[in-house]
Amino acid sequence: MSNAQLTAKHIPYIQRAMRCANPSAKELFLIMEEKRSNLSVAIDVTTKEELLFLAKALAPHVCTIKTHIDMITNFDIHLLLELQDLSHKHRYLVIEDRKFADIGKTSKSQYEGGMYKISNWAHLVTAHSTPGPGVIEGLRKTGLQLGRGMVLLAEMSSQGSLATGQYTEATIQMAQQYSDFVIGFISQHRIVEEPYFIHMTPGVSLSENSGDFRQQYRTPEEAICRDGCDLIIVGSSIINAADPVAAAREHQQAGWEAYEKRLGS
Ligand code: 5BU
Repeated sequence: MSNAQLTAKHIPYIQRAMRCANPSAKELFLIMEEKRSNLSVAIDVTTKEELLFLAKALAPHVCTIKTHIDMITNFDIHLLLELQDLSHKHRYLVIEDRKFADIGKTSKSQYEGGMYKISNWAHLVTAHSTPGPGVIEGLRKTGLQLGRGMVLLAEMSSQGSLATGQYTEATIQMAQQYSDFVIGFISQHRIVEEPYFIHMTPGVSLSENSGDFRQQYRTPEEAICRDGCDLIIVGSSIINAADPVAAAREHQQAGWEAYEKRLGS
C-alpha cells in the first residue's frame, strides 16, 4: 500500500504522534507505542484508597487511566498528587471523564476551579458537543496553555443514545475547527480519517458481559479491527475481575494484537 493510500487506521501510532499539534495527543500516541498498550482503564471506584491501589497495580498495562473524580467520597489533594506521581513514574495520561456540557464560561470555571481544579491534573477531559463550540472555546482558553487536550463525545455506547447522524457530523466539524485542543472523540466507530484524531471507545470487554442500564459491549478485536477505533476503554471487566492485573494484561494483549492485525490488513 503506498503512503497516499494509507488511511489513519493503517498508520502506526508512532507516525500519528508526529502529526499531532497538541502535546498531550502526541504524548499519548508515544506512550501507546512505547508501552504496547492501547488500553485505558476506567477506575470507577468510590474511595481514594481503591483508586490509588488499582492505579498502581494496573499502571504498567495502560496508556491512560480514566477517572470520575466526583465518585470519590473521601477525595483530597493527596490523591491528585499521588495520581500525578504515578503518571510520571509509569507513563500514563489521566483522562477525567467529566463530560462538560454547559456554556463556555461555566465549563471553564468548572474545569479550573471548584474543589477538583481539574485543569491542574487531568491531561485530558471529555465534553459533550451539545452546547456548540462555546464549550470547547471555554475549556481551550484554560487548557491550551497548560498543554492539555479534550475529547468530544461523538457517539455513546449506551443503547438508545441520541448522539448519532447529524449530531455526530456536527461534532466532527467542531473538532476540526479546534484541532489544536480537541485531540479526538469518544465514539463507537472510526468517524474521521485525519491521523491526529484519536478514537477512544468504551463498551469493550473480553467477557460475555451484559451491561447494566443498557451499556453495550463488544470485544477489543471488534472495536479495533471491525469498528476502526484506536484506544479501548475498559472498566468493570478489569476492576471487578477476581484478578484485575491479569484481566488488564489480557485486555492489553487483545487490544495490541488487534491493532497489529489491523496494521497488517
Ligand atoms: P464499563 O464498566 O467498562 O462499562 O465502563 C465504561 C466507562 O466508560 C465508564 O466509566 C463510563 O462512564 C464510560 N463511558 C461509557 O461507558 N460510554 C460512553 O459512551 C461514554 C463513557 Br462517553
